[in-house]
Amino acid sequence: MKTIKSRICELTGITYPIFQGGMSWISEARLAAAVSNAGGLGIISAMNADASYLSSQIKLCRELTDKPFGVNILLLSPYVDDVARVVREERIPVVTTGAGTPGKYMEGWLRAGVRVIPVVASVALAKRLEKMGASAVIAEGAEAGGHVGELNTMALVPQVCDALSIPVVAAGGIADGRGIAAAFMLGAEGVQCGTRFLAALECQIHPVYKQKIIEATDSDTIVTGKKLGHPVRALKTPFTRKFAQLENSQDFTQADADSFGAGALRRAAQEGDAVNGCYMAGQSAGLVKKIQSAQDIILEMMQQATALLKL
Ligand code: TUI
Repeated sequence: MKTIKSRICELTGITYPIFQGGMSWISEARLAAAVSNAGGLGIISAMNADASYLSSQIKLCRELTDKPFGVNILLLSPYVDDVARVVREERIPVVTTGAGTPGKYMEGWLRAGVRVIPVVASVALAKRLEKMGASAVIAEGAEAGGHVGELNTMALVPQVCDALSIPVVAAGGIADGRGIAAAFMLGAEGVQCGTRFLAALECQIHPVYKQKIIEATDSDTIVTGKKLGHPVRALKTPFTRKFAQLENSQDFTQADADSFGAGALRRAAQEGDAVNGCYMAGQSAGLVKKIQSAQDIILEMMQQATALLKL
């Protein structure tokens, strides 16, 4: 299979410049190992769990693959200090971060030889992180699922590329080889996909979640939580409709949002709860048509991208 060589492949030791996004309750060791074994970068999500959860996931992933893989740190996690230390002690080759600024952890990671690739949603943060020693950044547009910024991928990626010297990975709305080819045309040197990997055979989420992704059309996602400063994109379901309604009421507070939202992603991913689950997904859900192995997803995407780029 042809690939597109880039600095991202050299930096991370992967064959194909495709990262699997670190998704809470979704990106665990078996999915990450399958993606890494297929030549991409599998990423374990440390999510809101403690250090012992992450340590056991790293151990399992190492049993399943001898290829490089990454860990994603959710900067909103109550255990962020502990999981940041695990990444350092385990000398994980690549750490990605989301939903905040990883500043205070960077020095420790860099000293341990960990390559730091933060997710950014603006040029300003990307520039700051380059100065602090980031090896690359993931520029994620608002087409993405989960916590999203303001700018869309098409506008964000080339502006981040222009502002930085380090390589840029594009994310948000990319689910096939056309998306990869487009991202490289914008100056990116890799892509990160989340939604497409929800339909991977090795992804351990509830079958109801996978079915909803496969059935989703272009207009089936919605962003809620904007008013409280935590915008999240997910599939339109009874949960998101109710959330949207609640947040429109005058006296809706962060505490209300927290109690309503608590456990909603877990209810989707583990229980397939169609009423009270929150099915985070990107706008590319409409492009995802079938369940396939991680290897087939990566090879199909690369074949399409290299043909389009006439490589
Ligand atoms: O982090 C994500 N996506 C996520 S995190 C998440 S966990 C969650 N669960 C329930 C409710 C709310 C969140 C679900 N999805 N993507 C990476 C990402 N990071 N997208 C945008 C950003 C971002 C935004 C602002 C990164 C930095 C940032 O900077 C603000 C600052 O601190 O300067």
